[in-house]
Amino acid sequence: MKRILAAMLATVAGGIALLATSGAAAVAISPDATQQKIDKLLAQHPDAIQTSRNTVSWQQGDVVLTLARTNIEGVQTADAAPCPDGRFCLYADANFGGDSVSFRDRLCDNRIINLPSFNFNDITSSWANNTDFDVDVWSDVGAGGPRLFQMFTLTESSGLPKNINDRASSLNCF
Ligand SMILES: [Ca+2]
Repeated sequence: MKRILAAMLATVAGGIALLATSGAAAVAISPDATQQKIDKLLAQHPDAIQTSRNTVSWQQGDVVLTLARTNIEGVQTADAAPCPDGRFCLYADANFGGDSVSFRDRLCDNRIINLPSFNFNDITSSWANNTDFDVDVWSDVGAGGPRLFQMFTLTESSGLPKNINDRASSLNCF
């Protein structure tokens, strides 16, 4: 009887140890995925500043990258951020979904905006332009390669054709 009790206690203790271990493991494997992504982004872009839980900005907020809110499986949990007035926006997914980057209209002095600088190279799948300017979108940096499409003033596209999807690398607005 004594031996059986000891064995039972050992089993219970083992169960508690297992619970404690799995609890610790659960904490370890569920870090804030959004913050991890931002940390990586800040390491790659030292000129970027984190401005909220899921946004990073450049140039005093003229450029804002918004990470999509996701659950632990990486599934988007919140509606996409609408493109604010006075800005044009690119979205990583169709239907204005996924991560997005927005540019303030005062950048439209015919300068070229290279998307790799803002962690947004070759991923654009939809866009909205809420500025008074037109925007040319190019397949290479420096307004190089073929012009893929144009984002005319106060228009939007909820999805790009396959041949120009996930290809935008630079833009200029005028
Ligand atoms: Ca995409």
